[in-house]
Amino acid sequence: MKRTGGQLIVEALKANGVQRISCVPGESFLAVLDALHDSDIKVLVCRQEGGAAMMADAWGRLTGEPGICMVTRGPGATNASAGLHIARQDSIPMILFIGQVQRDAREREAFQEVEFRRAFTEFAKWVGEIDDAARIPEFVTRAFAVATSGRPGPVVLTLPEDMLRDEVEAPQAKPYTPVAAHPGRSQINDLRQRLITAERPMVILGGTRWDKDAVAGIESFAERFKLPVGCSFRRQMLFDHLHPNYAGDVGIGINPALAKEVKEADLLILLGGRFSEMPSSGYTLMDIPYPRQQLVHIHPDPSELGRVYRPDLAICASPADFVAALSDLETPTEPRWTERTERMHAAYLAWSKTPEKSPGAVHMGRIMDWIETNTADDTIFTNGAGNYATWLHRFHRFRRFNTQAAPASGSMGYGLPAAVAAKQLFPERDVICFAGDGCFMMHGQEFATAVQYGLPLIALVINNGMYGTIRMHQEREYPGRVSATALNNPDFAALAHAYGGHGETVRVTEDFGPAFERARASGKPAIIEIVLDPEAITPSRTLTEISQAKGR
Ligand SMILES: Cc1ncc(C[n+]2csc(CCOP(=O)(O)OP(=O)(O)O)c2C)c(N)n1
Ligand SMILES: [Mg+2]
Repeated sequence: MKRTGGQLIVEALKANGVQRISCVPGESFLAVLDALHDSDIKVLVCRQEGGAAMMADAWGRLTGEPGICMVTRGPGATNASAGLHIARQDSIPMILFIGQVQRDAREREAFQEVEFRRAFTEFAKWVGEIDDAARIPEFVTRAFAVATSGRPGPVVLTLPEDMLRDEVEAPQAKPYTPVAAHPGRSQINDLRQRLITAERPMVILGGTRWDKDAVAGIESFAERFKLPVGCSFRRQMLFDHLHPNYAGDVGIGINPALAKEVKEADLLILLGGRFSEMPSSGYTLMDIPYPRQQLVHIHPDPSELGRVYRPDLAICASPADFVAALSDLETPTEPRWTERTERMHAAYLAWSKTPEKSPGAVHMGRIMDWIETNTADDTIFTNGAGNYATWLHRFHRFRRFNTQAAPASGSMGYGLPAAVAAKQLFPERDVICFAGDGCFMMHGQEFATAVQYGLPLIALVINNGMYGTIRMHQEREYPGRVSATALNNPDFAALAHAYGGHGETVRVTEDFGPAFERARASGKPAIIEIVLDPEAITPSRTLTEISQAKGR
């Protein structure tokens, strides 16, 4: 039976278990859109490709299976590259399909033509073009395999418009098989030996390819060995923050007490992550290439092992496969470091206590206290980048797996599209997006997508009238010389109403709780603008203090 290229794409997605895609349509892939018309794949039509790609990233992040996004050639795909970059840096499985110019117009710089196999090589794990519709099952199967194996990441497949209309015979698509790599028995023994002789061991969790069982498994391993456990930047959902073994967030603005412990550790077990610039405090916590600490590095991609830090024991396995093997390790007698683990958790608890004072009528610390008391443990928090995110990352106690969608790549604008994606995936859970005024305006138009599909997320827009992070750096480096960081903003509550959502404005701390309750009760997507004094730029220092510190 002959099928069009468009039908074969949809068939291949179905065969691989795809239930939802995000897209901004283009005339370059009408044949796929037409095939989707007859399928039960849910299509979220979005307002800008950057947001659409970030939704696919968030689906990949929260399911472990590739998030799927479809966009058109030049203008669509270049917009989508913002989401590709996040998925690449954050090791998230995702497939971006791009409708491409027809085959006989290639290399003439035809209308909107970009050669993505050249342009997107750094943004994706693999960029392929399907120029023969009969090969669609082959390319799509490979795309799923590449996106999910080793270190996961985004794959780009370009689809010439005329190829999608061709009618061809092709094999029936089959689902992909995820690739697993397990630690060997000798490696687990080696780890055991190192643990027996260590004095100050520590585990740092990061990366992707985790699941609920792996998170439970690492918790019981940490309990049995009394090990302190830190979470890498933006990977806090990997360990219960109120667990007595939790040592804190190894990220931007790390607790100095924790940074010291990481430096002084004699055995670091780095599980899943790369310990890149942000978690390593600008590459200062471990020496390159030979760390002072003994390093056991577990990563699903062999090319990441030894790339920056030379490990003493390198184990090529996904976190899930590694943790499954840990049950073979017998429980030791009382280890030497129990007291250190307790001390590290106490330091975390002290560090994550909201500050007493804050300038202005809104105290973000009290708002965080309210959120901690009044939201369920399975609430999903999303954010982009900006100083506002500190409030979430330092003071929210993440309790469960899959409650966080935040870019380690530090991309502004991610929070709202990620919240749309999260709410679509988990309609029964509260989804709260943290955004700055700058951040929100980058992909705020996807609030229309939330309204269109009835996804009642709650966006907190923390409005200090500026690109606060950059203003903070300016005040530190060039005090008093404000340049290109001040913002005039819309009335965010009115904006929410205009979209058909629920809007609130919070000008004093006490108004937050009732505003949040009304937003939740509205059953609509909601924006709560929190008007924050620009002085409240960090939990500990005001803008003026930062500005005046220069030269002291
Ligand atoms: C897409 C993108 N553009 C620019 C930056 C650089 N940048 C980092 S934080 C920031 C300001 C964020 O402003 P806002 O969202 O208002 O948060 P605030 O810092 O004021 O709390 C900027 C411009 C970035 N990280 N991402
Ligand atoms: Mg701001």
